[in-house]
Amino acid sequence: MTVKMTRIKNVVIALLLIEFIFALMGYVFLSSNTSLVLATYIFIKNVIVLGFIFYSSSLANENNLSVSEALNNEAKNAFIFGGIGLIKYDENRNISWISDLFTEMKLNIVGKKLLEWQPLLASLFEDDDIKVIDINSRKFEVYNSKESRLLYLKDVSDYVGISKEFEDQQVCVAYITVDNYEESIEQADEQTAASIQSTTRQIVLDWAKENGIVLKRYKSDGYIAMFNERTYRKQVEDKFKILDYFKEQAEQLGQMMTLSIGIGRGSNILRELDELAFSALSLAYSRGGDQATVKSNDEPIRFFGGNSESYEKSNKIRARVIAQSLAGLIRQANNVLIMGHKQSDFDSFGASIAMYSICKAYGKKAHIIIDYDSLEEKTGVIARSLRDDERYRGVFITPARINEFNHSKTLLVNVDNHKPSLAIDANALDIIKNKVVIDHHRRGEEFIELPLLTYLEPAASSTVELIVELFDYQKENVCVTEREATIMYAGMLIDTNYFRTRVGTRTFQAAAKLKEMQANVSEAYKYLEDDYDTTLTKLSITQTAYRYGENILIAFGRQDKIYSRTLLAKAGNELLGISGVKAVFTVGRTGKEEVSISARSTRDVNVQLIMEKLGGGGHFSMAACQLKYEDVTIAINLLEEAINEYLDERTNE
Ligand SMILES: [Mn+2]
Repeated sequence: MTVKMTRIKNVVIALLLIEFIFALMGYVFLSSNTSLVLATYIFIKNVIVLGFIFYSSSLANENNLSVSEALNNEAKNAFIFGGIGLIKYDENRNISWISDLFTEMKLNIVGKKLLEWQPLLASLFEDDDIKVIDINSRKFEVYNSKESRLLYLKDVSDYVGISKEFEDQQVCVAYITVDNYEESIEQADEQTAASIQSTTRQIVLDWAKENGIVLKRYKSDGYIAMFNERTYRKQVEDKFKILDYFKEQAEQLGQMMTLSIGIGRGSNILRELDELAFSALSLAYSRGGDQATVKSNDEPIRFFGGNSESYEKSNKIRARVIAQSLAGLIRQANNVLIMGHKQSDFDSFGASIAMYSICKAYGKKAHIIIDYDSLEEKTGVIARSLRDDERYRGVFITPARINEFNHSKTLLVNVDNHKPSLAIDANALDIIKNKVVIDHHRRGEEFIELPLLTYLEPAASSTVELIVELFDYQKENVCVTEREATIMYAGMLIDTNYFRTRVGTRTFQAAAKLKEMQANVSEAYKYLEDDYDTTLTKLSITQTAYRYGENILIAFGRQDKIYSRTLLAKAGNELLGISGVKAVFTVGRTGKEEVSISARSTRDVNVQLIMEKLGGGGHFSMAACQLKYEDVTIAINLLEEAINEYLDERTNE
C-alpha cells in the first residue's frame, strides 16, 4: 500500500473519531433524547466503517505491496543475493549505469561501448533472444529491454555448471578391436607371437587406465569399453592419438596392426549405446579400419584417424611364411581355381596369371575364372588374345564350368579382392570350401568366409607385387613368359598410376623382378594407351581446369556430352601430376540424369571425406560420387560447397 493511501486512511479515521466526539459532546450538553439517538447511531456507524477500513487495508497491505516498497533500501542486497544485475545504456549504446552486483564485481565498464565490451550482445538488438555471456568467468543470461534501454542479467553459472557436469557424466560405450591380430599371430614364431599378445594388450590397457576407461577383453583381439562423455571429449581433442600410437608400436614389433574403434554415445539407454557402438565398429571396418567411428542418436556420424593411406612394411618374413603355407595348400589340392574381381583390370588379371604360374611350377592343374562380359576394356583385349592362344588352351574358364571340378579337392585362390559381392562368381565362394585370399585392398566389413589363408597387405601397391614377391620363396622355379611378365607389369602400372602413388621399395623390387623375367616395359605402356578419340576427350576435360583455392583444381565436361567414369578419373589423374596440385575434381555427365564427380588427391587432402558429403565414398586419395542431376553447373556448385565445408572443418580442428 502506498504511503499516500495510508495517510488518507489515517485522516478518515481521525475524522470519524472527531465526529463521534462531537456527537458525544452534543449529548452531554443537551441531554436530549434526540442527541442520544444521534450519538448512538454515529457510534455504531463509525465502528462499522472503521472495521471495514481496517479489514480492507490489511488486505491491501498483503497483496498490493510492490517490490520496490517492500525492499526499499534492501533492493541492493536482494539483487546481489539473487545474482541479478542491471546495465543501463544510452541511445549510442554506451553503458551509462551498472547495478551494485557489478560494482561489487569491480566491473569498470561505465562509459564504455556496450558491444565493444560484449560483442556477443549484438544479437540481442536484432531479435528478442536471451543470450548467455561470460563476465569475469561467470555465466550470465542477458535479456534486453529495448524501450527502457536496460539489460537484465542473471547469474546462471551454477546452473550451467551442473548441466555441464550432467553432460560430462553421460555414458559412452565402445568396441575396440585390433585389426590383423589373428593373422599376425598366425604368421609369427612363438616368441614374437607372445610379444604381440602382451604388447598390444598392454597398450590398450595403459590407454584405458590413463583415461579412466573401464575396459574388458571379450575376445582375443577385441575389447569393450565404458567411459563418460568427458573422456570422449578429451579423445576428440587428442584426435584419438591412441590410433597412431598403437600403429607405431605395432610397427616396432614388425607387425602391421591397427585399431578399429566404434563408439556409441548420446543416449541414456545402455542397450541402445551398445547397438550404436557395434554398428559404428562395422562402419570403421567398412572404411578400412585404423580409425574411430562415432555414432550418436542426435548427431551426424564422426570419423577420426584413418589417415594412414598406405605405408610400407619392410618385414619380409611374412611373405616367406605365406609363400610356404600357400605352396602347401597348392600341393594338397587336386586342382586350383583362380578368381579376380568383377570388371577385372590389369592388376586382377595380371595377379591371376602370376598365381597360375606358381601353380604350374608345382605341376598343378590351374584355371583362371574369367567373365568376358565383365572385363575392363583394355584388359579385355589382352585376355581375349590369350584365350585364343594355343598355349593357354583350357586355362581360362567361365564361371559356369566350376561345377566340373571336385569341389572338396579344389583350392580357390581369390586375388585382388576380398569381398564376395565383388567376386567374379560369388557362387564359387559358397561351394568351394578351401579358399585363399591375396589382396592389397584395405579390409572392409564384408569378407570372404573362412579362408584357409589370408594375405592382406594394404601397404602393397598391387596384388601383382604381392604375388611376384612370393615367387622367390617357392621351392620350385617359377617361370613366366615375356608376355605374362608384361601383363603383370601393366597391372603394377595401373594400380600405382604409373609408379606415382602407393609405391614402396618392395614395389620396385617386384618391378625389377618382372623386368628380369623379360617384361617388355614399353609394350606394357602400350597396353594402357588410350586411342586418339579417348585422348582428345580427356584433353577437352583437362583444359577446363580452374583453380579452386590454393592447390585444388576442378575440371568439368561439356553439358551436352556423356562420359564414362573411367575417363573422368583419367583426366583427374592427369591433372594431379601438375606441380603444387593437392587435389583434383573432375565433374561430368555420366548418364541422362546423372552427374559424376571423380576425386583424386595427394596425401594432404582427404577426398573421401569430401565425396562423402555428397553421398559418395572411396579412399583417402581416391573417391567419387554420383549426383542425380542433369546440370553440370549445379554439381560444381555443390562440390565447391563441400570443399569449403571440408576446409573449414580442417581449420577448426
Ligand atoms: Mn589391384
